[in-house]
Amino acid sequence: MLFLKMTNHKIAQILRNVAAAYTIKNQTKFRFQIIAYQKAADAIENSTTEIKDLIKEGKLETLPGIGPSIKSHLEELVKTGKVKHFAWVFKDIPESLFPLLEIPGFGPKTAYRLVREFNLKDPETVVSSLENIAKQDKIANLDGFGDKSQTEIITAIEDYKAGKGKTSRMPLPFASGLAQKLVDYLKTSRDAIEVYPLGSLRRMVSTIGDIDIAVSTKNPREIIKHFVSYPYKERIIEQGKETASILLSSGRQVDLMTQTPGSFGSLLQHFTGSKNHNVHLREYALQKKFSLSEHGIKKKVKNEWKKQDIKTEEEFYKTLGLDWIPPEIREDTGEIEASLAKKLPVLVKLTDIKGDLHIHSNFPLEPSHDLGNNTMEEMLKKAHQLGYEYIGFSEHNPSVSKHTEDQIYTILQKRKEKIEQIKSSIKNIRVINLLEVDILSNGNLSIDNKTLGLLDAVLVSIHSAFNMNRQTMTKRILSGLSHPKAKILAHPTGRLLESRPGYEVDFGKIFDFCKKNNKALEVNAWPTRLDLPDIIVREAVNNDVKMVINTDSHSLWQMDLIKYGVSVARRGWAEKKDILNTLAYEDFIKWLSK
Ligand code: DGT
Ligand code: CA
Ligand code: CA
Ligand code: ZN
Repeated sequence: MLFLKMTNHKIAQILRNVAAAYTIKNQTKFRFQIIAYQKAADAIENSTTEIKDLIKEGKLETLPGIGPSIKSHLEELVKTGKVKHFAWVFKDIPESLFPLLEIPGFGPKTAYRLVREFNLKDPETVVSSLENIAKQDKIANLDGFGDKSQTEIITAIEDYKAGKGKTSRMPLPFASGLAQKLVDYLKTSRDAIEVYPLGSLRRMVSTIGDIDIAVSTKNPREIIKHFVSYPYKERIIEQGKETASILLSSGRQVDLMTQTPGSFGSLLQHFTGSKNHNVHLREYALQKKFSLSEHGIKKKVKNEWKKQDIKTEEEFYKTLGLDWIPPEIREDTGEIEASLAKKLPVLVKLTDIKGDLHIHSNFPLEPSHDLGNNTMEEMLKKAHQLGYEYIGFSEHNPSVSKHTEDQIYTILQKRKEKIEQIKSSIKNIRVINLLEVDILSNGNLSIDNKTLGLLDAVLVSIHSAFNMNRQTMTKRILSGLSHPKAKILAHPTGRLLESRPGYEVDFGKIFDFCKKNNKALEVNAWPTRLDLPDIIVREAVNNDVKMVINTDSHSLWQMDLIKYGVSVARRGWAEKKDILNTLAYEDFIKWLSK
């Protein structure tokens, strides 16, 4: 039966469609439902555990944003393949509307209007039918449309067909690079006082939809003119007096908002988001008789709204009686309550990191996976520049199929000699002799005890046979981790952003085991991994499980990516005490040999 194949992606899509249907029915009346369904969809999309498994184990409510009513609908959906309540929500909403929602620029209302107007009923052909209709010049004379929106619809459909859909999101470091170019460009204008990337970029979300930039200026007109003349733009999407949007030749959208310096704090806050954080904040503010916008804060005094200009973000939050909230946790998952109660976490920061323990040098140990590109000496020099106190070399183990156990022992003995020689010649940084060891499908480590004896400790990880059921995979990982030398589980979910979901693992069991046996989970900063995901970091923190933040570098420049690992940890509310490589060398080694 079809519903047995209900993936998280599919479920998230159904919930997004429910939110869209509510929007069409009555956006004001159903505003709480709309937000609730969108939030639940996000949580499910980002969950590394299948919803059907969470239901089986009665753990659905461990996902953030799943309240009792959505929970019971999800149970019904997974059990029966349909939901009575959804049938009511979708009543009178043509199925052909939903494919249009995948196209950039199409909201539920526009899509609904168009499928009704042209009587488009077939979800399979709706996109191409609409394209033809637009090209036949039939949309321009509809009420509320016009030549401009007709052209926009044609371009949007063409972009969509060229793969520039809403669904493809950029890896964070890539988007940061794009945004930096724009920031540098905008700063060449004499009218730009301050320029910052905001939105999901400032919140350091693992993947970025579009780029948002805020400029503080006394002359918005000039800034907008300068912005829309960006040499790498493909076209202008929208140009107003204070805001504008362009499409880059890469197909990526950039939104710009300007504000005068006196009110820049309000814009910073508004445009950083998240939307859920802002919506909640606005409700809280209304109770206190404040009204919030990107222009400032208004206070109701004797039935009259008085506007207050807000220069900085600190001032913004302070005016509402709140402590300033770090952007990484502005997702409406308890941060407003924590701020009110003066219980915000003191998040771990980049400068707390004292070492990187997942470094692949080019030492020739003939692994079956990839070798690094730089010598140990080069990587140590870089680590010293980064201000580290220690570093752990952890190349992949020598290929098991190409060597005998004795040969592997010999290779690692040579490597140990090399490391000892480096230790006696390089004194400005401490070196730890680690290795990244495969956990085989039977749960054994890929190298034997005698060879493991040559090493200070090892990182263990899964690089093969990903398609195991949850129970078997969990057993396999715990078996690998139970070796006394195994201290860190590297890239624990195995996910690859936008391409491969993580393998199925019972993190409840992993947490218990790590806590009891002094093992740590890695937060891997590799741009398409960022693994653990922030949501699981948060659960690890709540369960008092320790983590380490590593880069998994195979080249010198990749060692700088540590900041993205730190941001994932911050998004998971991790403090310094949760991250072991914030410890001084002596303390870290003490933990390693526990
Ligand atoms: P993205 O682009 O999908 O990675 O995610 P964001 O968070 O950058 O979202 P985006 O670009 O749509 O909007 C940027 C910020 O603008 C968002 O984080 C908060 C603010 N914002 C956008 N739409 C709304 C809204 O409807 N209400 C409120 N209060 N704020 C909004
Ligand atoms: Ca954005
Ligand atoms: Ca945006
Ligand atoms: Zn690995």
